[in-house]
Order: sequence, then C-alpha cells, then structure tokens
Amino acid sequence: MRIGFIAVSGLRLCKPEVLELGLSFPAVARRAREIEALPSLGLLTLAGMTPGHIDCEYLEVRDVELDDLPTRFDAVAISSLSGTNKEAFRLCDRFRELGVPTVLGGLGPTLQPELAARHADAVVVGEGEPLWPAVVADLERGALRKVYDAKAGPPFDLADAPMPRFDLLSPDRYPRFTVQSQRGCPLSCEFCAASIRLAPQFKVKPVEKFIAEVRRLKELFKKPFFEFADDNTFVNRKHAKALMRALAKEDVRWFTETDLGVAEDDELLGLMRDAGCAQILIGFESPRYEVLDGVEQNSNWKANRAGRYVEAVEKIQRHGITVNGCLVFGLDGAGPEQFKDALRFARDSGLYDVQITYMTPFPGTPLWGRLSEQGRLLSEEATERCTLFDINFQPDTMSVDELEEGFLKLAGALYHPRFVAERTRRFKRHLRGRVREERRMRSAGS
Ligand code: B12
Repeated sequence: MRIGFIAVSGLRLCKPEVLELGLSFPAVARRAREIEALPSLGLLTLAGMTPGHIDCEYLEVRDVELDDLPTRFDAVAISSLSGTNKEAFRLCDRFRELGVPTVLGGLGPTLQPELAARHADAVVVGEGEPLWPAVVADLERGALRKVYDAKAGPPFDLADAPMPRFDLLSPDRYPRFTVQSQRGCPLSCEFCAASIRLAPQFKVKPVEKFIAEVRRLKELFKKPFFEFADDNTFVNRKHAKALMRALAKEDVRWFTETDLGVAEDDELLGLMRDAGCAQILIGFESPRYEVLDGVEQNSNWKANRAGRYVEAVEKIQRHGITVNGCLVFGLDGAGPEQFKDALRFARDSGLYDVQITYMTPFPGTPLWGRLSEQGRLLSEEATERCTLFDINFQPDTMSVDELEEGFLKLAGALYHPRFVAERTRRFKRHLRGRVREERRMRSAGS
C-alpha cells in the first residue's frame, strides 16, 4: 500500500495588498518565501508512525483546481487549516473521483468536522497520533469509519511521539524546518485557533526526544534553521531550561513563539541566547489595557502586563534575541487610536519585527461563537477569509473600510524601510553595548 501525505501549501490572502506593502523591501520578501516553504510537521509526524510495510510519500499541492493529481496512491492523508478547508475539500472530491480513499485532518477539519465529512471518506478530529494506527489498519481492511475523534480518548503523551519522517522531504527545497517541543498554552485567549483547539492540555515533549529530532534534521540537511511549531515554549520553566541547556550543545539557530513571561527570568534569557535563539514571537495583541481587558479569559494575563510591554521588549532584545511583536487590529474597544498606539509602541520599545493581523474569528473558537451570536460575522461560510489578513467581522467602533484603511496605512509606516532600518540599528547598538559591558565585567572579575 502507498499513502500520499498531502499539504495544501502556500500562504493565503484574499486581499494581497498587505503582503505587498510588507514585502516591498528585500529582507522581508526573502523571509516570507522561506517561511512559506515550511513543510507540514503534522503529516511528517503521521508518516513517522505508519507501519514500515506501507510506502509513504510527502507532497504539496499549491493549486487544488489546476495541479495534476498523482494516481499512484492507494489512499491520501490531507492536512488543512481553516483558511484552506474549502481547497482541501475540493482536493478530497478530486481524489474520490479517481477512486482514491481520502483521510482529512488538521485544525481546519477539527473545527468543522461535519463539513469535512461531506467530502472526505474519513475525518480525524484533534491530534492525529492516538488514532493514526487505527485509521491505517481500517484503510488496509477497506473499512474506514467516517469520523475518528481523538477528543473522545485519553490525552496523547508527547513521550510517545514518533520521529517525524523528515527524510521524505526533497533535500534542497526547504530552508527551514519545524520541530515541536510542546503543545498547548495555559493562557486562554478568546480568538486562539492554535493547538489548544486540538487538545486543551499543555504538555511538553521529553528533551531527549526533541534533541533527537534536531539531530536528525542536521544529519539530513545542511545547516537547517528551526522554527518551533510551539504555542508557548517556555511556560514549564524546568523543562524549558533543560531544553535550552541541551540545545546549546547543538550549534543551531532557531525561532519560537512564547509569552512575555520570559522577560521576568534573566537566567532563562541567558540560556536562550546561548542555545541559539534568533527570535521570539510574542502575542502582545495591543499595548492598551482597556483593549486587552478580557482577551485572555483565565486571569486577564495579558491586560495585567500591558504596562510592562516596552520594558520587557527592551530587556529581551538586550540579550541579543530579537522580538517579533504581534499586534491584533479590530479588537473590541479599539478605536481609531489603535493605529497610532501601535506605531508608538513599536517606536518606544524598538521592536525588531512587528506582525500585524486583523482579529480573526476562526470557526470553533469562543470569538466565533460570540460574534455569531451578536450577528457581527460578515459571513458564516467565508472560511477562506481565515487568513489573519482579511476581515470577516463588523468591528464595534468603526466601519470595516475604516479598519482596513487604518491597517494598510499602518503597514506602510511600520514596514517603511527607514523605520525598519532604525529599529535594526537600535537593536545592534544595544547589543554592542551589552557585549562591551560583559567584556568589562569579565576583565574586572579576572
Ligand atoms: C508552522 C505553521 C505554518 C507553516 C506550515 C503549515 C503547515 N502546513 O503545517 C506555514 C508557514 C506554511 C503556515 C501557513 C499558514 N498558516 Co500557519 N502555523 C504554523 C504554526 C506555527 C505551527 C503548526 C504546526 O506545525 N503544528 C504542529 C503539528 C504537529 O500540528 P498539526 O499540523 O496541527 O498536526 C496535528 C493534528 O492537527 C493532526 N493532523 C494534521 N493534519 C492531519 C492530516 C490527517 C490526515 C490526520 C489524520 C491528522 C492530521 O495530527 C497532527 C499531530 O497531532 C501554527 C501556530 C501554532 N503555534 O501552532 C500556525 C497556524 C496553524 N497557522 C495559521 C494560519 C492562519 C496560517 C495561514 C492561513 C496564514 C496565511 N495567511 O497564509 C497559512 C495557511 C497555509 C496553508 N496553505 O495551509 C493558524 C491556523 C488557525 C486555523 N485554525 O486555521 C495558526 C494556528 C496560527 C494562528 N496564529 O492562529 N503555517
């Protein structure tokens, strides 16, 4: 039996103007191309737990209408996010026309399983690992069930995670790779559509397992750069510090996502720098308390830290780690001042990179439920707008056009080459200052 593991690849935007603005200078253009080329870790993971007598092939389809479909597979496993659900459904339909059984999984189908089940022979809801062996066995018997739901069983333990089949990737196509050290997040943001929606627990992968994956990629590819497919890497401090100590021996550079809490731990920041951390991405969402109020639903974690944002960014960046600050536009309570607020925050903090997105109701999130109840979704069907760069809701204090206009203008200002260069220079200046300071302290101590 031969299974095709298929990702619907490429970035998605209904209105590409934002990217064009952000991409108008070479450094960002290069980075976007590299990021876009990330392979699907979910599919490689499932291939890694497929029995050895089955042939596995990893494939990316860019255009689900136009790309020729291979006919060599006995079954296909397709992964999709909310924004690509419709394309994945179309792909399932095309494979089924060819008589090839289709299994569909990922965040997209997990959040809209009933819709997915209309197109796929089988839909896997939640994490794939606990169910994949049963799916493969049923495929071999020709007795697929319509829905497999991981949420109905015990939580998956990352100590049992298989080695992803990185060897299925063509050797010169990918400049970056994803590896995962943890899943979930203790924060509970109303809009979050990441792995907390696959399984609600926060869990970590044993350090040795993670390092083995890093080593496997180093074996297979020349000087790989790592993007952690994590939600919030440093929450479990003991695990995070052990991970950093182990990574420091691997001579690698990497990027991950986390929260502002790292700024409160000097030891951790030092370990991160020594372990090759190039950049961390932090969801600040907004620099204003009133806008953040209620966004994190457990303890108002984010709002309670709004006053410390600037100081925290400076502190992290002084350790030689750049911060990519994510700001969300169109949050309730955010009026026209949100654009100026963002610009001021970027300037005051010296954020090295800024990522701006619209508040995005993904189906199956609390935000989607609330906006739907309030009649504020522009369309309940338009999941192709789940890109973070397209608006699909009625903002509470302005019109959709005003939100879009302010956003595009802000993008022009934030990504203006002069402002980018100014932030880069500031980062380097701070870094040189720190290196000098460290040298001075070392020589004073010796
Ligand atoms: C790496 C990454 C990317 C990479 C690779 C995407 C990919 N194909 O995997 C790139 C850069 C290409 C990317 C692009 C996009 N991304 Co992205 N990305 C991530 C990130 C950081 C990690 C995802 C990951 O690798 N997780 C780890 C793996 C192991 O988990 P997994 O893929 O979910 O797979 C598990 C299960 O879902 C399941 N499973 C998955 N597929 C299948 C298939 C079958 C058959 C089965 C049985 C099971 C199964 O089993 C796996 C193991 O348990 C997350 C944020 C985060 N912190 O999670 C955002 C995230 C997934 N991305 C997001 C978005 C919006 C996008 C874009 C739409 C952005 C854009 N405007 O273009 C595009 C869409 C690309 C596309 N064509 O589909 C959202 C998606 C939300 C949602 N519910 O849809 C997230 C959550 C970020 C966010 N801020 O909200 N992304």
